[in-house]
Amino acid sequence: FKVSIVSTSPIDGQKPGTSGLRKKVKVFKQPNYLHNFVQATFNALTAEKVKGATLVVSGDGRYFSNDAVQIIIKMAAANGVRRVWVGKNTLLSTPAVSAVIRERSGADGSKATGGFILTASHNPGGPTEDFGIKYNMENGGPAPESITDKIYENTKTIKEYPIAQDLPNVDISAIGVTSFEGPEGKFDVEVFDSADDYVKLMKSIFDFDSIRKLISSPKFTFCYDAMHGVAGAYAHRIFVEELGAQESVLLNCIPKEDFGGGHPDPNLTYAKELVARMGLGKSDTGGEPPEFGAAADGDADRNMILGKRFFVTPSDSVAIIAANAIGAIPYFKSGLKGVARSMPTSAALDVVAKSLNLKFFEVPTGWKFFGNLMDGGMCSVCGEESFGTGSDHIREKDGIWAVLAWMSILAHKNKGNIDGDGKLVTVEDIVRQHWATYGRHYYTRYDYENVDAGKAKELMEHLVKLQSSIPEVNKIVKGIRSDVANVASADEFEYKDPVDGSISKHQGIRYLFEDGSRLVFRLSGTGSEGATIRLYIEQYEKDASKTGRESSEALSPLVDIALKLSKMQEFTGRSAPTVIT
Ligand code: VG1
Ligand code: CO
Repeated sequence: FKVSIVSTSPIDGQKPGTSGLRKKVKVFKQPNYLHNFVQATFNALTAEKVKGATLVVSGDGRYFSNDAVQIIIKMAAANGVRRVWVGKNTLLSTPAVSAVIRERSGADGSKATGGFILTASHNPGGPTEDFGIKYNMENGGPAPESITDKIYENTKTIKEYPIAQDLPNVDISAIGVTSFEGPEGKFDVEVFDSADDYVKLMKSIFDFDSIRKLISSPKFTFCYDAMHGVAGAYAHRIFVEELGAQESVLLNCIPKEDFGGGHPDPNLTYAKELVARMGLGKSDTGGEPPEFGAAADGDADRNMILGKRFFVTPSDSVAIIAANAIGAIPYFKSGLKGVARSMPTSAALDVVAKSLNLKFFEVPTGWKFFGNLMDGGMCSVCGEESFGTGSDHIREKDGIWAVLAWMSILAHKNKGNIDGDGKLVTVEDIVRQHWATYGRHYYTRYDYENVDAGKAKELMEHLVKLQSSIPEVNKIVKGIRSDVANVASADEFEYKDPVDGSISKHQGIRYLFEDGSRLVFRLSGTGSEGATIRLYIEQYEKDASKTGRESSEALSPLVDIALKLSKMQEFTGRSAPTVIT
């Protein structure tokens, strides 16, 4: 192939957000839009990460992925990349890309130094919906802010990019290597099985025999909903082929480029089918629900864990996994190096860390901050309130890992029960037991999506200003509800990375109450239109006799305060949030 140099000019708005660049497909389809971002990324990397390097390119298979992969292959070839690795049909979950970068070796011993992940995660897909792209580094984790800032700067000055225009499109539906000869020598595109490396990694972490035994027990029933995302490519392999489950446990497990028209976000609002099967909410189907249910988002890094007629909050989930990991999961048998959560995630994990005497870290929202801690050997298990849970086996959150972790805990707790007459220890039992031991963090998140960006900013400024006088805040709070604790302090969250010393500012506004309750406000960094305001509400209850209340009822005084303190309706014109999780 030959290399042509195409002139281009900067395009506005290519700043990567919490997790890469996410925009409407029609924006990505503009001439040079994807090209500019890809070249800006190449230019932000050191030369040896490009010239002669091996890169992974794949994603959740959403609409426009096929076109994007071919474009990136042609640009990689022209930039002197030696090899591009593509999952069959462009499918690799976000955690699988991380695993492939870290673990996979080519036939000649080659290793990847990074990869492009093509996904907009839980955002809908299709011609009128979202596409996205992000770059992950050699450790398998998202590029740190120092790199994403550089990428953004490059998008503002880009003038040209090289591309191998005459390179034929590669058939990405067939496993195998296609070789080309370019001006700088050989260039290979290798299409490989999307699941092999990931399945191998999971088998090295969990005791598949004990999970298989649990699944084979008639007492244990489950359901897994991939929401037509890429998790489907792994669910059949792992749950059916490896662990012996019936095909009927799989729901929406055929990956589709538009996610079947759905919103592939695993929560109580969008995972409607699963929620109904599990006997939760209004749409209860009436039959006896399974004992265990789980769902994933489009790129399979998120998870929702459900028991029979029971919802596990993601903040509780990570705390429960951390509390049980050592006994239940072989990978952790020699202990946990530490645990971490994102700032808005509830403090349930903090209580476990304290009681098990573990190192603990609170980081800004987004997975990139966990990676440094893990590379530094300081963190084994971490999670976010936004249905993200993971460990240091890779550098992304991992939806299927979380499901296997829960199955491992269930298998462990039911060791004596599976064969005998004993009653199954259920998901709900495990959670209630956890609350009895550690106390319960009542928790909810309100999202106001697609709010006018200017108004959202004003609301945030209002909240920052309010923080300058805590007595004033308390006067307002007491005027709304006299039955809540005082606000003890308030600030904008700032994080100093303990490994590289980098500082991230303005990571969310916090109001901290004397009894440990918290209100947190932040603006989303993953939306593709307008602004999304997120409000996180949390209240700690230590008294074991009071941990069984309805969450919405327990939190209603704090919700009231949050809405009035922020003047939510005044600023946004919204009387109710778009989604409550
Ligand atoms: C959201 C979540 C955050 C998560 C991020 C990426 O970000 O709140 O916890 O890490 O999505 O997840 P934001 O900035 O919109 O609040 V994913 O599965 O979309 O890659
Ligand atoms: Co995701």
